[in-house]
Amino acid sequence: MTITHCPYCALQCAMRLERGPEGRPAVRPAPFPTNRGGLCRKGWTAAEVLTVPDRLTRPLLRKDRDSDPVETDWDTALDHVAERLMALRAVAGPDSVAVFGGGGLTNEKAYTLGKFARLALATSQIDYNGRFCMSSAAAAGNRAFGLDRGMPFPLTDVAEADVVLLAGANPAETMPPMMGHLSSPALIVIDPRRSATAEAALDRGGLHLAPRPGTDTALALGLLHAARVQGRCDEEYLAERTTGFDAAWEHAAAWWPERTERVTGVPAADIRAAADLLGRAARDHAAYILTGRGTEQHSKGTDTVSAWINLALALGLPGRRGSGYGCITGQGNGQGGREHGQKADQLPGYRHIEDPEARDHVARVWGVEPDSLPGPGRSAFELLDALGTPDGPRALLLFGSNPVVSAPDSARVRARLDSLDLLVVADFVLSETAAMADVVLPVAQWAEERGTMTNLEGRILRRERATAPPDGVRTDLEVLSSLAARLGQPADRFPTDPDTVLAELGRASAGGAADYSGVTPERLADGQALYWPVRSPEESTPRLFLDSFAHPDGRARLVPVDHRPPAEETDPDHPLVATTGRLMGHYQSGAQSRRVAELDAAEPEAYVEVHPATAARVGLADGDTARVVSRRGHTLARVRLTPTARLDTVFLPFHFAGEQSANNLTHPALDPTSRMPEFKVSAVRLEPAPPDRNGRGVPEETGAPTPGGHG
Ligand SMILES: Nc1nc2c(c(=O)[nH]1)N[C@H]1C(S)=C(S)[C@@H](COP(=O)(O)OP(=O)(O)OC[C@H]3O[C@@H](n4cnc5c(=O)[nH]c(N)nc54)[C@H](O)[C@@H]3O)O[C@H]1N2
Ligand SMILES: Nc1nc2c(c(=O)[nH]1)N[C@H]1C(S)=C(S)[C@@H](COP(=O)(O)OP(=O)(O)OC[C@H]3O[C@@H](n4cnc5c(=O)[nH]c(N)nc54)[C@H](O)[C@@H]3O)O[C@H]1N2
Ligand code: SF4
Ligand SMILES: [Mo]
Repeated sequence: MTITHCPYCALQCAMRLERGPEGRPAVRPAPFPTNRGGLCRKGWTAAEVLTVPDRLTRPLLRKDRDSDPVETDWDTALDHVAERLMALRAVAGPDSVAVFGGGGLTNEKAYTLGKFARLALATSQIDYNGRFCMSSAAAAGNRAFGLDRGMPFPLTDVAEADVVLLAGANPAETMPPMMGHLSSPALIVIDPRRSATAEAALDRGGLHLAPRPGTDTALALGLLHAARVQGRCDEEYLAERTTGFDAAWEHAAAWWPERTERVTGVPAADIRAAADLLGRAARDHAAYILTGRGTEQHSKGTDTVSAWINLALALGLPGRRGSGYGCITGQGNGQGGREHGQKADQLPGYRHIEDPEARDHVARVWGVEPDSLPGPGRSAFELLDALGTPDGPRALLLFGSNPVVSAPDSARVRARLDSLDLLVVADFVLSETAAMADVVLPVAQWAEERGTMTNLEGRILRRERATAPPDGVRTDLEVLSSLAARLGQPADRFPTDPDTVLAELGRASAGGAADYSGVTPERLADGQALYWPVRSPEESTPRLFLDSFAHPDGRARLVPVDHRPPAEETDPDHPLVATTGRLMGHYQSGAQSRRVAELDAAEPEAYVEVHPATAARVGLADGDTARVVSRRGHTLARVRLTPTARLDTVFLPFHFAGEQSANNLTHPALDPTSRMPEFKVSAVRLEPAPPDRNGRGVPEETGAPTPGGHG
């Protein structure tokens, strides 16, 4: 039986493919600890994307920006790309070419993409969509523990806890099978919305605290204040295993619950109740704090996660059996994708590109001189924003992301992409970004190729090839290899066999923080639970930090942080806060899930959750089309009256494109450390859509994928 894993999120539920109706592949769940035989509706329907009618099977090439793309053969497409890249490089230097990757790529692809950028293109200009996803939690984890592995413990540990605090995570919709592990602990859910996860918490005697978006730092400080007053700080643990409590407390001391209530809107009594529930479980070493994108995707996301980690450390949770802090990684390979070199400042094995030892080591594995490796480049949004500018890259190669829909301030990103000399996109469908490209390269999908993924627990697993790709389609590794050869690289430097790449990745990561050198095809085939670091053919590390943290002194660090307002405040013209996120039936930019008939039928168009009183004030009723307007643009969305919503906050899913895109509203204020954009707070107003856009006014064509055009 061939076991593969889901193409979508970081839970990486195990599945196998069977022949379904009409001989089409169909998904069946397979046993695996994270999903225990369960799948969400995206997983169940994942095979449909393998055979969607508009699946790309031939390269597309557009001779100039005014002509339509036409189908061509691989040699013509790749020759064209290589010629254009070499010509650009000759006049404008290597940094005139940029690369953008994704956290859905396998470890082998992410590693090869980083190597391709540094060697074949010699460019420093590479980053990836994980910047929009995990970067704040990763930065805060590194700061506190000296190492970032999203969950430094298996998910099954969490099921044994008494209490789990979920800050800005909605796993009931974003990782439904995870709820099986959260059925016995009492949940404290921090979310401005009464999300499905918050409902589940309340149903089972837990708590839901609903702060105004962008005020989580204050709430975490308020909880630390309440916990300390209640005598819950673990003084012995703080003294033995941490540093920095006093400086962190200097800020928290000012956040007594009543003051916290004034800033966050969470009643002081609820803050005390949450601190009490969490504190009692912490005393028994049976509590976890987990963060998701709701608390992280802010211009102060790193500090906010630090505030949650400070709370966890004050209660003595991390580095102990039965308790801890973790961040819930999002994309399928959101963990492995952030370790092996597709990040602007990184070399494989979670090494820093400016560290001379790291450069020596990796250059040796790659067979080049350390000095030939470029330095750090721009972060994801900064890279996108520099495209086509006088100092910025003039060509972009994109693998595994759809930034036209998923990056903040869409209009700006579209304009930058439009100004490029050359846009090359590798995808298996014509995403909104691929539709803008000069060259589109049709690639294989998850079940059509072998590769490893590292799930949200830091567990490395293997997806087996379960079906053959359609004729004419190549794997990402094959594309990179043939391009590298055309760019003058030695023939064997970019292997196309995933196991060969994995072995090289093992050598390149050896001695680094995320060490994969003991990962072998045999251990993967056996289904061994390989949690990194895997430094030898025997090792696996399910739980980190039990003896010491990864800083040189072995201690975790509390970081002094304080509340800051969001980058954009409301004003009389934009009196509401818009926050954005996910719904169960769509995945990310929707490039895949909007093509699945069942998912599209269930959620065919964008909507906006609004409190009935807020809607009434501007003359909107349930089912009307609202025009949501921010300082950057507008979006059209069907009104969903939501009596549990905050009066000052509306919510929009970001899975839709064109005029329904939530990212028409968002803005790119970046966190100073992680360079994470502020997806979760924009100031907006609501108004009824113009008459021609109302009723059936959400334009139909933008609900479905829109091939063609520059828009
Ligand atoms: N169905 C589905 N599942 C997915 C994905 C998908 O696209 N669709 N994507 C995957 C990926 S890449 C990721 S990163 C994960 C993300 O998984 P989650 O982090 O669970 O997803 P979000 O919906 O972005 O945000 C979670 C919650 O944060 C809340 N929130 C908004 N603003 C704030 C705030 O200021 N403070 C707090 N505390 N909460 C706030 C939102 O109301 C939302 O309910 O999901 C993964 N799973
Ligand atoms: N407003 C708002 N915006 C957000 C967020 C939010 O909460 N609110 N969340 C952010 C987060 S957490 C994330 S992770 C991003 C995700 O947003 P994106 O980076 O756009 O992610 P996807 O939609 O998964 O895009 C993946 C694209 O690559 C293709 N693809 C999938 N697998 C492969 C592969 O193996 N090879 C190649 N070549 N192509 C592949 C898919 O068909 C799809 O077109 O969105 C971010 N944007
Ligand atoms: S929870 Fe995530 S991994 Fe599991 S089936 Fe759903 S999308 Fe796939
Ligand atoms: Mo994500």
